[in-house]
Amino acid sequence: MLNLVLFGPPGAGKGTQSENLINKYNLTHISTGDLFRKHIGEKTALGKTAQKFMDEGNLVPDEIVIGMVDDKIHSTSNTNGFIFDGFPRTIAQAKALDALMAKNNTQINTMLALKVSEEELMKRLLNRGKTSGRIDDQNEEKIRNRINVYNNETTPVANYYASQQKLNSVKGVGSIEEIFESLSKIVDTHL
Ligand code: B4P
Repeated sequence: MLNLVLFGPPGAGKGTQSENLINKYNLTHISTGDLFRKHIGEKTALGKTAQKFMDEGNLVPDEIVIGMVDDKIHSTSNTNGFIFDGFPRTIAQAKALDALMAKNNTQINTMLALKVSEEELMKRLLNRGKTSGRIDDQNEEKIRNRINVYNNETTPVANYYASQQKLNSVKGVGSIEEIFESLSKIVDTHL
Protein backbone atom coordinates (compact mmCIF):
# COMPACT_ATOMS: atom_id res chain seq x y z
CA MET A 1 0.00 0.00 0.00
CA LEU A 2 1.05 3.59 -0.64
CA ASN A 3 -0.15 6.01 2.04
CA LEU A 4 0.57 9.72 1.69
CA VAL A 5 -0.06 12.73 3.92
CA LEU A 6 -0.53 15.95 1.94
CA PHE A 7 0.23 18.82 4.28
CA GLY A 8 0.24 22.60 4.12
CA PRO A 9 -1.52 25.75 5.26
CA PRO A 10 -5.08 26.61 4.15
CA GLY A 11 -5.01 27.43 0.46
CA ALA A 12 -1.63 25.76 -0.18
CA GLY A 13 -3.09 23.59 -2.94
CA LYS A 14 -3.79 20.38 -1.04
CA GLY A 15 -7.19 19.76 -2.58
CA THR A 16 -5.94 20.78 -6.01
CA GLN A 17 -2.88 18.49 -5.97
CA SER A 18 -4.79 15.62 -4.34
CA GLU A 19 -6.93 15.28 -7.43
CA ASN A 20 -3.84 14.83 -9.61
CA LEU A 21 -2.17 12.41 -7.20
CA ILE A 22 -5.30 10.25 -6.88
CA ASN A 23 -5.57 9.91 -10.64
CA LYS A 24 -1.89 9.12 -11.18
CA TYR A 25 -1.42 6.64 -8.31
CA ASN A 26 -4.96 5.31 -8.04
CA LEU A 27 -5.34 6.17 -4.36
CA THR A 28 -8.36 6.67 -2.11
CA HIS A 29 -8.81 10.32 -1.14
CA ILE A 30 -9.55 11.15 2.49
CA SER A 31 -10.05 14.92 2.81
CA THR A 32 -11.37 15.75 6.26
CA GLY A 33 -12.52 19.17 5.00
CA ASP A 34 -14.53 17.53 2.19
CA LEU A 35 -15.99 14.92 4.56
CA PHE A 36 -17.13 17.66 6.95
CA ARG A 37 -18.65 19.69 4.10
CA LYS A 38 -20.55 16.56 3.00
CA HIS A 39 -21.92 16.11 6.53
CA ILE A 40 -22.88 19.80 6.63
CA GLY A 41 -24.66 19.48 3.28
CA GLU A 42 -26.56 16.43 4.53
CA LYS A 43 -27.36 18.24 7.82
CA THR A 44 -26.11 15.37 10.00
CA ALA A 45 -25.47 15.87 13.73
CA LEU A 46 -21.71 15.64 13.05
CA GLY A 47 -22.06 18.28 10.34
CA LYS A 48 -23.91 20.66 12.67
CA THR A 49 -21.14 20.35 15.28
CA ALA A 50 -18.33 20.73 12.72
CA GLN A 51 -19.88 23.77 11.06
CA LYS A 52 -19.59 25.91 14.20
CA PHE A 53 -15.82 25.40 14.25
CA MET A 54 -15.25 25.58 10.49
CA ASP A 55 -17.18 28.80 9.90
CA GLU A 56 -14.83 30.58 12.33
CA GLY A 57 -11.71 28.94 10.87
CA ASN A 58 -11.05 26.88 14.01
CA LEU A 59 -10.16 23.20 14.16
CA VAL A 60 -12.89 20.64 14.74
CA PRO A 61 -12.17 18.69 17.99
CA ASP A 62 -9.76 15.76 17.55
CA GLU A 63 -12.11 13.00 18.69
CA ILE A 64 -14.69 13.95 16.04
CA VAL A 65 -12.08 14.10 13.26
CA ILE A 66 -10.36 10.85 14.24
CA GLY A 67 -13.65 8.92 14.53
CA MET A 68 -14.70 10.12 11.08
CA VAL A 69 -11.37 9.09 9.50
CA ASP A 70 -11.51 5.69 11.22
CA ASP A 71 -14.99 5.12 9.74
CA LYS A 72 -13.84 6.12 6.27
CA ILE A 73 -10.81 3.78 6.36
CA HIS A 74 -13.03 0.93 7.58
CA SER A 75 -15.57 1.41 4.85
CA THR A 76 -12.89 1.30 2.12
CA SER A 77 -11.86 -2.00 0.60
CA ASN A 78 -9.57 -2.96 -2.28
CA THR A 79 -7.45 0.16 -2.41
CA ASN A 80 -3.83 0.79 -3.44
CA GLY A 81 -3.54 3.20 -0.53
CA PHE A 82 -4.77 6.48 0.87
CA ILE A 83 -4.00 10.12 0.42
CA PHE A 84 -4.76 12.07 3.58
CA ASP A 85 -5.57 15.66 2.66
CA GLY A 86 -5.88 18.17 5.52
CA PHE A 87 -5.36 15.42 8.09
CA PRO A 88 -3.58 15.15 10.50
CA ARG A 89 -3.73 18.76 11.73
CA THR A 90 -2.67 18.13 15.36
CA ILE A 91 -0.13 15.84 17.04
CA ALA A 92 -3.02 13.87 18.60
CA GLN A 93 -4.40 13.27 15.09
CA ALA A 94 -0.94 12.24 13.80
CA LYS A 95 -0.54 9.70 16.60
CA ALA A 96 -4.07 8.39 16.02
CA LEU A 97 -3.34 8.00 12.31
CA ASP A 98 -0.19 5.98 13.03
CA ALA A 99 -2.27 3.72 15.29
CA LEU A 100 -5.01 3.34 12.65
CA MET A 101 -2.41 2.45 10.01
CA ALA A 102 -0.74 -0.09 12.33
CA LYS A 103 -4.15 -1.66 13.07
CA ASN A 104 -4.49 -2.19 9.31
CA ASN A 105 -0.93 -3.60 9.03
CA THR A 106 0.30 -0.64 7.04
CA GLN A 107 1.99 2.73 7.60
CA ILE A 108 2.35 6.27 6.29
CA ASN A 109 5.07 6.22 3.62
CA THR A 110 5.72 9.92 3.36
CA MET A 111 4.48 13.44 4.05
CA LEU A 112 4.41 16.00 1.24
CA ALA A 113 4.38 19.53 2.70
CA LEU A 114 3.45 22.42 0.41
CA LYS A 115 5.19 25.74 1.19
CA VAL A 116 3.37 28.97 0.27
CA SER A 117 3.75 32.52 1.68
CA GLU A 118 0.94 33.95 3.81
CA GLU A 119 0.40 36.77 1.33
CA GLU A 120 -0.19 34.29 -1.50
CA LEU A 121 -2.51 32.15 0.71
CA MET A 122 -4.64 35.20 1.51
CA LYS A 123 -4.87 36.08 -2.18
CA ARG A 124 -5.88 32.55 -3.22
CA LEU A 125 -8.50 32.08 -0.51
CA LEU A 126 -10.15 35.49 -0.98
CA ASN A 127 -10.26 34.70 -4.68
CA ARG A 128 -11.83 31.28 -4.07
CA GLY A 129 -14.29 32.93 -1.65
CA LYS A 130 -15.83 34.86 -4.55
CA THR A 131 -17.21 31.62 -5.99
CA SER A 132 -16.92 28.81 -3.40
CA GLY A 133 -19.73 29.92 -1.10
CA ARG A 134 -17.45 28.84 1.76
CA ILE A 135 -18.00 31.09 4.78
CA ASP A 136 -14.40 30.46 5.92
CA ASP A 137 -13.04 31.88 2.63
CA GLN A 138 -15.05 35.08 2.68
CA ASN A 139 -13.22 37.58 4.80
CA GLU A 140 -9.67 38.46 5.70
CA GLU A 141 -10.22 38.11 9.43
CA LYS A 142 -11.43 34.48 9.16
CA ILE A 143 -8.62 33.57 6.78
CA ARG A 144 -6.09 35.22 9.11
CA ASN A 145 -7.48 33.10 11.97
CA ARG A 146 -7.10 29.91 9.87
CA ILE A 147 -3.48 30.82 9.11
CA ASN A 148 -2.82 31.54 12.82
CA VAL A 149 -4.42 28.23 13.83
CA TYR A 150 -2.19 26.50 11.28
CA ASN A 151 0.94 28.24 12.61
CA ASN A 152 0.11 27.52 16.26
CA GLU A 153 -1.59 24.12 16.21
CA THR A 154 -0.72 22.39 12.95
CA THR A 155 2.94 23.15 12.14
CA PRO A 156 4.17 20.81 14.96
CA VAL A 157 2.75 17.95 12.88
CA ALA A 158 5.53 18.52 10.31
CA ASN A 159 8.13 18.03 13.07
CA TYR A 160 6.40 14.80 14.08
CA TYR A 161 6.93 13.40 10.57
CA ALA A 162 10.43 14.91 10.34
CA SER A 163 11.38 12.90 13.42
CA GLN A 164 10.33 9.77 11.47
CA GLN A 165 12.36 10.94 8.42
CA LYS A 166 9.14 11.25 6.42
CA LEU A 167 8.91 15.01 5.82
CA ASN A 168 9.38 16.33 2.27
CA SER A 169 8.90 20.06 1.70
CA VAL A 170 7.84 21.19 -1.76
CA LYS A 171 7.52 24.71 -3.16
CA GLY A 172 3.77 25.26 -3.57
CA VAL A 173 4.05 28.34 -5.78
CA GLY A 174 4.17 28.06 -9.57
CA SER A 175 1.95 26.30 -12.06
CA ILE A 176 -0.20 23.40 -10.83
CA GLU A 177 1.65 21.13 -13.32
CA GLU A 178 5.11 22.14 -12.05
CA ILE A 179 4.13 21.53 -8.45
CA PHE A 180 2.55 18.19 -9.36
CA GLU A 181 5.79 17.15 -11.07
CA SER A 182 7.80 17.94 -7.91
CA LEU A 183 5.36 15.94 -5.79
CA SER A 184 5.36 13.00 -8.21
CA LYS A 185 9.16 12.76 -8.13
CA ILE A 186 9.02 12.22 -4.38
CA VAL A 187 6.11 9.77 -4.53
CA ASP A 188 7.87 7.73 -7.23
CA THR A 189 10.71 6.98 -4.81
CA HIS A 190 8.18 5.16 -2.61
CA LEU A 191 6.70 2.86 -5.27
P1 B4P B 1 -9.86 22.13 4.28
O1 B4P B 1 -11.05 21.65 3.55
O2 B4P B 1 -8.74 21.16 4.47
O3 B4P B 1 -9.48 23.42 3.47
P2 B4P B 1 -8.18 24.25 3.16
O4 B4P B 1 -7.16 24.16 4.24
O5 B4P B 1 -8.72 25.60 2.82
O6 B4P B 1 -7.47 23.66 1.89
P3 B4P B 1 -8.06 23.28 0.47
O7 B4P B 1 -7.55 21.94 0.18
O8 B4P B 1 -9.51 23.45 0.39
O9 B4P B 1 -7.52 24.41 -0.54
P4 B4P B 1 -6.41 24.29 -1.63
O10 B4P B 1 -5.21 24.49 -0.78
O11 B4P B 1 -6.44 23.13 -2.54
O12 B4P B 1 -10.26 22.65 5.76
C1 B4P B 1 -11.34 23.52 6.01
C2 B4P B 1 -11.69 23.54 7.50
O13 B4P B 1 -12.18 22.23 7.91
C3 B4P B 1 -10.57 23.84 8.49
O14 B4P B 1 -10.35 25.24 8.66
C4 B4P B 1 -11.12 23.16 9.78
O15 B4P B 1 -12.10 23.97 10.40
C5 B4P B 1 -11.81 21.91 9.26
N1 B4P B 1 -10.92 20.74 9.25
C6 B4P B 1 -10.54 20.04 8.13
N2 B4P B 1 -9.70 19.05 8.47
C7 B4P B 1 -9.55 19.10 9.83
C8 B4P B 1 -8.79 18.35 10.75
N3 B4P B 1 -8.01 17.33 10.36
N4 B4P B 1 -8.83 18.69 12.06
C9 B4P B 1 -9.59 19.70 12.49
N5 B4P B 1 -10.35 20.47 11.66
C10 B4P B 1 -10.33 20.18 10.33
O16 B4P B 1 -6.71 25.51 -2.65
C11 B4P B 1 -7.00 26.82 -2.29
C12 B4P B 1 -7.14 27.71 -3.53
O17 B4P B 1 -5.87 27.92 -4.14
C13 B4P B 1 -8.03 27.15 -4.62
O18 B4P B 1 -8.87 28.17 -5.09
C14 B4P B 1 -7.07 26.69 -5.72
O19 B4P B 1 -7.64 26.82 -7.02
C15 B4P B 1 -5.93 27.67 -5.54
N6 B4P B 1 -4.63 27.11 -5.97
C16 B4P B 1 -4.20 25.84 -5.73
N7 B4P B 1 -2.96 25.66 -6.25
C17 B4P B 1 -2.59 26.86 -6.82
C18 B4P B 1 -1.43 27.32 -7.52
N8 B4P B 1 -0.36 26.54 -7.75
N9 B4P B 1 -1.40 28.61 -7.94
C19 B4P B 1 -2.45 29.43 -7.71
N10 B4P B 1 -3.59 29.06 -7.08
C20 B4P B 1 -3.67 27.78 -6.63
